[in-house]
Amino acid sequence: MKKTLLVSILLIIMALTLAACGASPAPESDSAAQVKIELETTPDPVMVGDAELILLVSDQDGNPIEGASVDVGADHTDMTGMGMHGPATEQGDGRYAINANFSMTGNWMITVYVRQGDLDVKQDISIVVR
Ligand SMILES: [Cu+2]
Repeated sequence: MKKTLLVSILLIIMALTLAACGASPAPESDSAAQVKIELETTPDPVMVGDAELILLVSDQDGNPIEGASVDVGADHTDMTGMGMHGPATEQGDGRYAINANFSMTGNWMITVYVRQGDLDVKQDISIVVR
């Protein structure tokens, strides 16, 4: 009885280990893993009308990436061909800001491009405009 329980526990541990291995992310070949992009908005959540999008760009150690070229696109994913894009203005300390005018409520995809030297990263962030 006791031995059966021990075997069961071992099997469960093995299963967990295998699951953990399977879930671990594949090594990234591009530079996306080296960059963290966070989006802050004013207002939060974004409402129809004017909004400020602030991108917080940092490296894998959490240090701000300064002097990058940051371009931002916004697409109304509920519709085709409704979007806007432009360059964000660097504010220092890894902050890049851009003003946008959201004309409709619904799901919008914010696409952020960060380029600096060899670094060329694109990230999609979905938001809901209320
Ligand atoms: Cu629309």
